[in-house]
Amino acid sequence: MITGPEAGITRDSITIDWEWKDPDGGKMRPVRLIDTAGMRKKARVQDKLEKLSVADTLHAVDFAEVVVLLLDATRGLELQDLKIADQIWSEGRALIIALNKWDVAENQSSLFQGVRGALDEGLAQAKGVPLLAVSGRTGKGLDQLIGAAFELREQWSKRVSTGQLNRWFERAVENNPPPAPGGKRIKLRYITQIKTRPPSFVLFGNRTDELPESYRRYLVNGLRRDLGFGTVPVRLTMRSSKNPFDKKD
Ligand SMILES: Nc1nc2c(ncn2[C@@H]2O[C@H](COP(=O)(O)OP(=O)(O)OP(=O)(O)O)[C@@H](O)[C@H]2O)c(=O)[nH]1
Ligand SMILES: [Mg+2]
Repeated sequence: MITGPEAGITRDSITIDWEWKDPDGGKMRPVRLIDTAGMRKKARVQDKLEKLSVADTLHAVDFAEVVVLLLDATRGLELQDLKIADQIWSEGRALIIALNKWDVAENQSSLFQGVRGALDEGLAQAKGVPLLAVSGRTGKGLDQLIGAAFELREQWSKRVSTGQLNRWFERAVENNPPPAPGGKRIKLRYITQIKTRPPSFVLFGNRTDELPESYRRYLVNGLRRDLGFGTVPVRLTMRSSKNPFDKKD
């Protein structure tokens, strides 16, 4: 790709069909890489062409499987980056954050720890999102980056059986029962995965609208940790309904 020190070199997304050889497995894997226009430096600019570039980038994000948010390590992480990361995550894309220009980054370990901390604090819903140090100039970290992208894509596409899911779910509810607002316990009955990419689940129960956000987060974190959804966005919606399999109701 053409590069240059001034902002706004890339205007339209450019697609490159490419093959990546896994350094461990040795298998050739097809990759479609899309280089997009940057967003950060243009977000506050009114110029019409630049707005079009941002729209084009967002369009590419919509159709991507894994999005790599490439930051300039010499500038660190800015509020705008957190907003962009949050937007990509909320869109349901698998996300990797990479600190580029690592070859010229100073105080590398405190820089890395600082960005890691700011991400975990500023992106509560995307806690643990992969962060990698890379250099386009030297090639450092690029195999790791593509490797991580394949791994995330797998989590993002993963499906678990309703049986496995509900065995996990019973234990999760047993370990930490849902609250009982007004003295009456919220009843959670079962959970099912309705789709992948991103993994999406529906939880059925009684008065699920009264379930606090913290409990929903408890379940989402457990799903991620215990069932192999790792660090991709997971959607969990609630539905108050009767269990068709429960004769008592
Ligand atoms: N030292 C160093 N410089 C880099 C590295 N990657 C890119 N650069 C330099 O950073 C500048 C910007 O690079 P670009 O590839 O144009 O950046 P971009 O994000 O694509 O920018 P736009 O296309 O304008 O959105 C250029 O001068 C590159 O030579 C790197 O890993 N190390
Ligand atoms: Mg560019």
